[in-house]
Amino acid sequence: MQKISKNDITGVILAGGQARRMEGQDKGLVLLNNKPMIEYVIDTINPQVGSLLINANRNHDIYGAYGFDIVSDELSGYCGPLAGMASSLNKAKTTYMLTTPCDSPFIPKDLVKRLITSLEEEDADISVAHNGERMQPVFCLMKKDLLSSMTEFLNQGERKIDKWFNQHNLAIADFSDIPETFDNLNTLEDIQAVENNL
Ligand SMILES: Nc1nc2c(ncn2[C@@H]2O[C@H](COP(=O)(O)OP(=O)(O)OP(=O)(O)O)[C@@H](O)[C@H]2O)c(=O)[nH]1
Ligand SMILES: [Mg+2]
Repeated sequence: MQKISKNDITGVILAGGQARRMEGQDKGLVLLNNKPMIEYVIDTINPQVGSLLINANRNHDIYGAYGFDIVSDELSGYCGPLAGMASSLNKAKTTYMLTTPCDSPFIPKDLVKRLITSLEEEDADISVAHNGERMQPVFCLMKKDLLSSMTEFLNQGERKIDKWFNQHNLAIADFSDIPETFDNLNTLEDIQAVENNL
């Protein structure tokens, strides 16, 4: 029986990037089989968390129409996903925050359950997904009280998530049985390949 329940968790969809590999389009809104990519993520993540935030730096009106609060990066200049995580942690009202990117439409239905299991087993501060080949740092569950550490790290000019993770008690959640669920679509060719079932 898990101690952490979904109501202890705010889910955050990170949709604040520049999407340079997708010609600068707003990646969460790019269509995959006629549906904006973020909708796949909302549909899978929303049932797994108590509340949901969307972290976006443009098109707030369109994202707002999904009915969830929108958070912008407090740091300007597209400083990377850690900037989105910090602004979202600041806004979250729960003890834990879960993050996912907006460009991974195949996220597992038990993502949160498995991240909780490894967090509790290791008595860790952060639980991060691993697909068997490499860590997937934007798929993670962390304690809200890490906000001051994250803010301090960013204020020092640091940007790398892995480096910040290493300052904390980190649990690795093994998803090597379903590595393909972390596939993210970074280019228009990636979208085309999925639509063509390649
Ligand atoms: N809030 C926020 N999120 C970001 C930022 N940069 C990347 N992300 C998010 O991090 C996740 C993974 O990033 P990428 O797939 O590299 O996305 P990206 O940076 O928009 O795309 P590229 O410019 O093509 O690398 C995506 O969900 C992005 O929205 C940023 O500066 N701020
Ligand atoms: Mg990506």
